[in-house]
Amino acid sequence: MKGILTTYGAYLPLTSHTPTLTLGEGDTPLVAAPVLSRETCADVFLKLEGCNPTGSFKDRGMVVAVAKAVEEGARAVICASTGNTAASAAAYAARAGLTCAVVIPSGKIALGKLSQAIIHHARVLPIEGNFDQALKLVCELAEQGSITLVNSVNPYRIEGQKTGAFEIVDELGDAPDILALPVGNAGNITAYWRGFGEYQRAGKATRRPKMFGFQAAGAAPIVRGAPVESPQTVATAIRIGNPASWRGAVAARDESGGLIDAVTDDEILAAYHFLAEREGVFCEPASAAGVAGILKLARAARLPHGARIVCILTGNGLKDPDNAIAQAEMPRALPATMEALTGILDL
Ligand code: AN7
Repeated sequence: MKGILTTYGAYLPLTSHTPTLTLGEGDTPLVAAPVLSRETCADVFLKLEGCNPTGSFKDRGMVVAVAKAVEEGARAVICASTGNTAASAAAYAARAGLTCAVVIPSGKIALGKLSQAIIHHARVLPIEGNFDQALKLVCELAEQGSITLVNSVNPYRIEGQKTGAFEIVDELGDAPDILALPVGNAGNITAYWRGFGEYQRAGKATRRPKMFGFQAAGAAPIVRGAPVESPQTVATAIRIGNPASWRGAVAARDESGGLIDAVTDDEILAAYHFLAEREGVFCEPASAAGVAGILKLARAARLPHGARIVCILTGNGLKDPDNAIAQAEMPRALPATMEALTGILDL
């Protein structure tokens, strides 16, 4: 794998001094979703961003942010995170030989993500507060100048994340009708919109998609039009009440003629199970928000028939094993005999 700095360098703010950092990010699968297509009377594809090196879409932006940090002589990077940004920052910092610190909401990080930050030897700093408080703190810390901020307020993050849009156009031959994705801190929707615009201007696409963003109902500041003081959702990745790229998300929605809507935790979990059981795709709960959104719109007859839709599945299901087994009863161990198995299996 070449990585996005090599593949899409012409579209990125690189110089001759930018190191060609890569862990093999990008070039993720775009797979058809036949059952979901039938269910929504549309032509739906899933972009499996969980196939990135650290298991989420964050690697696209992080590789650019960390490469630029190295170029600019940084020794350490820091971020606030609901988990995936921390995992990605920790891995790319390890790769680049930088120190990494991550500030996370205590007790609200999925286990897989926490394990990544720890194993890559980041300084893990849990706070008694939520993501929004963590982000405010790291922004203030970074202003003091000795450590580079790698949250998406760092413009290099959005630059790298836009490459997801390039890959979709490269594969489908043009932009889809609709791009559906979860919205948390709103960097990804901002980045995709920029990517589709740049590719159209470069003559690689004839059009841009409508952007359909979905927030969790308990953490839906953009839908409500006001910050949410104490955001709550089972989808901890998008448990964010005051997104940094709020304006970018609203611009993407309005300029594309799209929408930003809310989906409940029940709708998110239903889509999460649907993808796993019917399409064979295991994503984390937050990633299912986009699919929950299009299922909801289809049921309300608000989805155009036959539309080509790409859903961004932002993170791998293995990030959050607790959630996968939370509602299930763990099967009990059986005697190691044929009788025990055939007695249970009703085949
Ligand atoms: C799986 O890791 O904000 O709207 O600190 O992990 O670009 O924020 C994660 C966000 C969607 C939302 N899906 O994307 C973090 C963090 C998954 C995520 C989002 C996140 P943005």
